[in-house]
Amino acid sequence: MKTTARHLLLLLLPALAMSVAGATPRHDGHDAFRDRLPEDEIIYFLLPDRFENGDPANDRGGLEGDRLQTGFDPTSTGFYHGGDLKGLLARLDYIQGLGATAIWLGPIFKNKAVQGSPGHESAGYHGYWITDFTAIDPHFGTEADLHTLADAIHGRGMKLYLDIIVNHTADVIRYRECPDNHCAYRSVADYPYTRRGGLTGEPINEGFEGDAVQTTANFARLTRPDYAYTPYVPAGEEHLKVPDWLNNPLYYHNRGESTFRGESSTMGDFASLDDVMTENPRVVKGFIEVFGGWIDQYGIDGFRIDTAQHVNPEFWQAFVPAMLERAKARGIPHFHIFGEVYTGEMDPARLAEHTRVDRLPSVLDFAFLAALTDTIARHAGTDELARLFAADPLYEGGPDTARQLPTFISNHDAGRFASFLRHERPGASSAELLQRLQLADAMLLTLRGVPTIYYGDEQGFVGLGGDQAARQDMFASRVASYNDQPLLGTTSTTATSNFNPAHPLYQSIAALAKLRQAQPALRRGTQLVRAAGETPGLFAVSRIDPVSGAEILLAFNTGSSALSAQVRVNTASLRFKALHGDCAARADAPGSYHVQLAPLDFVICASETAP
Ligand SMILES: [Ca+2]
Ligand SMILES: [Ca+2]
Ligand SMILES: [Ca+2]
Repeated sequence: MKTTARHLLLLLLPALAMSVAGATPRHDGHDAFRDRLPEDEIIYFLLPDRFENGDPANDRGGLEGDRLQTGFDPTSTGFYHGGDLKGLLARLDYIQGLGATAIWLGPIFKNKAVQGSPGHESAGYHGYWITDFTAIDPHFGTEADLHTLADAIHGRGMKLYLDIIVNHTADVIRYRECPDNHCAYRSVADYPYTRRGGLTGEPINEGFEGDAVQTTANFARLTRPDYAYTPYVPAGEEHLKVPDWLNNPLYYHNRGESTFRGESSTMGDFASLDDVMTENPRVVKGFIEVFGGWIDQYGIDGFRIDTAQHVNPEFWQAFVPAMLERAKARGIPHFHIFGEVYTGEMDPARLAEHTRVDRLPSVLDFAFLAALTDTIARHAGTDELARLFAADPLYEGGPDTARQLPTFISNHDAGRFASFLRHERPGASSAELLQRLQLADAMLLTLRGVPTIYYGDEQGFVGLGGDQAARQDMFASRVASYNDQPLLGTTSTTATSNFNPAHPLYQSIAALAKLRQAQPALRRGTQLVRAAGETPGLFAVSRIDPVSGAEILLAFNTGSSALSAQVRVNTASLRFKALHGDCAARADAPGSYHVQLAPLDFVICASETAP
């Protein structure tokens, strides 16, 4: 029985390998790339405004006037710079050449072009201030542009993930009580739904049993939105949002600013952005229609969900299965959904909670970012990495789910790993920073999870911090604070276009990506921690091929001195070949393998199963 099963697997192997790597559509119209699992992908994350400008005619989004009307100011970090979908289309060779197989596109839905109090305005270039959830922002292009782009991406055997938001819309709703548009949070206890403006107010919403009773009948009794504040939609904006139901203040919490603690974490406004009443079944149904439509229309392959932790779990419990079902019906069996649960802490329990309670299939691995920052940019021992992976069983589905967590070392909010390195090691040479960055990239591309590369990291972009400071232009930038800074691994700056496949980071990432594609163990394999310590130095893991059982040993040196050590391996792993670096040809004894590593170096050694 065992032998037969194994033979069968061996027979199936070539087909499996082809389906993993394959971009060619089968003759029956089935696209082979759809068979890949989420962990088979390498994701490239970009903000369309900052990537490439393929059409200067849409830079102002069809609006007229100065930057406060159009949102366009390519000299300011907080305004539109002109990047668009046509620009991205023109750069697909560059992205695919890096080894990426999926593109996570920053939000492309129509935004409020400019918002903020006088003197503090900025633009929706990042895409997170949506007014029309059914349309593409004219700054980025048209529906036809997205169809062309999606077809081109799929034609290459790549996948397209959209960045979606249900927690909030653009800032449209105001409160009468706060002319400065900043209202402190008013809790359910102090401002119950059934009194107007506090405990002494007139009775309203009679019989409403609160947001925890999420039935249509209960929410039919919520007829007044003025229990905490008196919300209103400013004149002229009554029908700004699409779909139209989003214009009704009853579908929002209207309790003032989130403190990101306690109840306000899910019911408070995120910096005045209108926080949607995601407990209401009408809202659940509405967003299922909206985002299901994008899957239907464009064959989207996955969603990254913004601010997922600020939405009540029941919403996700309904929304996620509906999206998976919608995708399946569209011939997308492995639709990937990953939520953003932002944390600066090495706190996998907090991330895992959202896979268990919310039932999100996956979350961005912020704990991975924290652990790599602590061990490679800072001075933590490699045992922190061991602790990170020891927590994998906490995720719903355990290590199988952990393999589907998008891992990353840089993003548009936290900042770039290169900037953490510069900040933490001000005295280090550029050569050392580059080496540390390459070590982090090596972990990103070989350890469990879905490697997610933030655009520009492969060109040595650094940045002075997070948010706007980490959103440099790939095309020639006109922002002085970007162009002032030296990049890593090149004498170029962001003042010129930086789509350079010869950049050493592009090259090293591409080499690792190729290796990952060639080795199922690095994508789908079980991961075993083999060595870690209380100080910087050796971190070693094995990844086990799920089909052949063959072992790949990964050993990293986070320390500043060379090291030599015996590492435990499987007793059957007797002969090794080098996939990267110097690997001893043989184990010293069954179960013990010698590794030798220069400072900040790594090796990838594959055991040969044949006797
Ligand atoms: Ca443009
Ligand atoms: Ca608001
Ligand atoms: Ca919320």
